[in-house]
Amino acid sequence: MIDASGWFSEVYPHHGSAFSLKLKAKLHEEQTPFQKIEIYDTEWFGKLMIIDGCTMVSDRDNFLYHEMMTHPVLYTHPDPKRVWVIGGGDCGSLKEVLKHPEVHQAIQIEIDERVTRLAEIHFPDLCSSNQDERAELLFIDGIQWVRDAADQSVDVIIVDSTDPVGPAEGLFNEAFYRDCLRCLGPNGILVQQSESPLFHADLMAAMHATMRKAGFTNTRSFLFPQCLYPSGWWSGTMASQSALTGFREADAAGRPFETAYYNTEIHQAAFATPVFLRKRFADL
Ligand code: AG3
Repeated sequence: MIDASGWFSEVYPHHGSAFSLKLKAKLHEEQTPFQKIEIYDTEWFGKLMIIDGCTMVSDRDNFLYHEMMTHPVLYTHPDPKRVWVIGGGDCGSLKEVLKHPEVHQAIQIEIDERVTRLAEIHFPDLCSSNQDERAELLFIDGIQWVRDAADQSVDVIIVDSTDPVGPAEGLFNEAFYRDCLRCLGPNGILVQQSESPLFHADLMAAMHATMRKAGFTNTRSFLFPQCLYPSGWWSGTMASQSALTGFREADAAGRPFETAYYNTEIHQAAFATPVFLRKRFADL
């Protein structure tokens, strides 16, 4: 929603709240076969991408989400060589993945090519690693991709999707998780964006339960700030058949690349579970 004085608001009707940004200019709007994409220039958050009325990415704060969706999982896996990003069409997660020299191949599987083509124009920084020879960009359905892919053909799957409605809905169910598990090699890890711990704790608990039903023996969530998204507080959830308790701390401390949010202390702290969530997850 945009009001007469140029404020964009994403309203959360079920939670009696909203997040607003002051816009400077509208740069683009289009309806793709999958969704409506809008791009704005804002007063302080830089460029902003909105999909179906929901905030996706801003220049100002995307580092929080993209670093946390990638570095914790890549430093939890003992040797992540093959990585898939399902969704993630703005290429921000792909860029962070490619910072890891141990990654040999990173495939982004985005259903809507227009998200990437518009990100190339309006978010060139997020797309700055797209030419990396280890990167492959596919524009097909991620659900179909994991259904068709060979057993044990990937080390880490990162699901960087929109909310679990519309095109992303099928990325939150048992059949999808079963396919992911089959595709993962030994010590393989799935990580998925899992919405707000404050607004969507039920969804998070359901996600843990569904991942376990699909055969993952270990699931863990981690939390991070993200003011652009509902409640300003966001989460990711990992699933694996290997333990998810430790990480390659020395490698993370000596990481050969820049980050703006992620470090080893943040990694550890992000996995601390608040009391109200622990209660929610208690009978899993
Ligand atoms: N993926 C998570 C978007 C969820 C936002 N939800 C909302 N605004 N209601 C973002 C893609 C970043 N690569």
